[in-house]
Amino acid sequence: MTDGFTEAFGRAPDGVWHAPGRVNLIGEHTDYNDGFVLPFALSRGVSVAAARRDDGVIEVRSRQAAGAVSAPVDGPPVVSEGWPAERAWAAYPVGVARVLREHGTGGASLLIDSDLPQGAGLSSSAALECATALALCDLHDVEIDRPALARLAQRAENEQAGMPCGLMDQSASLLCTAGHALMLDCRSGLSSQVPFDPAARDLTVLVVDTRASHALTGGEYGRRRAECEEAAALLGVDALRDVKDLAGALGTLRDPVLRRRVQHVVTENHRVEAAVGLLRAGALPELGAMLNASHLSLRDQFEVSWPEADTTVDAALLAGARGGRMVGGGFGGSVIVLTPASRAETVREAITAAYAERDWTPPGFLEAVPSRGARRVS
Ligand code: GAF
Repeated sequence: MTDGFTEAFGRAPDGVWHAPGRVNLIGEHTDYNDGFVLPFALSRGVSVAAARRDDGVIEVRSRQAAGAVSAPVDGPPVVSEGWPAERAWAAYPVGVARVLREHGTGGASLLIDSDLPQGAGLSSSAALECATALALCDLHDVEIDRPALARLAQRAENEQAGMPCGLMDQSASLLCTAGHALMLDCRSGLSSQVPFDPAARDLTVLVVDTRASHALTGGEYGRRRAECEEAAALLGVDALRDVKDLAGALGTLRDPVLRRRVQHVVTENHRVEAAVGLLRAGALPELGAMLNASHLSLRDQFEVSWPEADTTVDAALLAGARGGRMVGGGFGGSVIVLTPASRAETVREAITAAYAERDWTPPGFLEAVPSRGARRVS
């Protein structure tokens, strides 16, 4: 990174920062309902080599995109500037710089590199935001604690990139630790580290890139969020997290779509709490049933799954996996599969064969090892 930066900007960087992507073990579409999530960080992520600038400009280059994007840090929300699609990636670092400027940071030159598969739903945008945020804080001697920084990075994605995401991805990138999943209460922002070491229990977590590329800035994510907010308003609660009597709530709502959304969110929050209990008890193999229930709920109640995800889960289970489910916002991206390590190869082959039978692009695989959160690396 250091050599690449020097070549691109004609000076050495002041440092290099790294922020990981994430997979969410369980707790999908719960974060913006003030609920619970249980993500863990991947070993892959986004690295940013950066140098401070005092001219109020942020200039970003990426090894994954051609050209440079240069913008003032005191500009309006990026989304209002109507950037062309080929500059869309730069909305994340520039957006973070514009949000953090209110907290005392300034300009910088950045070179970005990522080893996360693109469009795979592993939170590459949050990783980019978090690596940028850490770099800007360090370069401008601004101290912001990590839970607060996660909220600011989320704000950048909401206001600057125009994606109405919840708090999970930025929190995962900044707060996760190796060997743990992060139990996050998205209302209070309080979190705890839950030991999660699949290999120690002879289990493997496979992340399957279904190669159905996801794009959450499309309308479906926002529509789900709006439906949840509408249901909460009709039920007279601040957020669906507050629904204590599911049967009563389902009886109150007339719209079958809203009933399905509520059913998912309420039961998914319970599944997160149950999953945390299983992890703390060391009952990791039992997690499989939770993952399966989550997937069915996302498929049938929240209606955000996609054919490749359903086929991946089905093929994995038939080949002896303990469980599997789609991860992230949906409509494309990745699936996680929990399998006995001894069956991991058979499971991979079965999934690959199921794709071949349907003439789909072969899936990608990576083994997920719960890893460290964002940090300065040099
Ligand atoms: C995306 C969003 F960015 C998250 O905030 C979360 O809502 C997730 O979809 C669904 O759980 O990753």
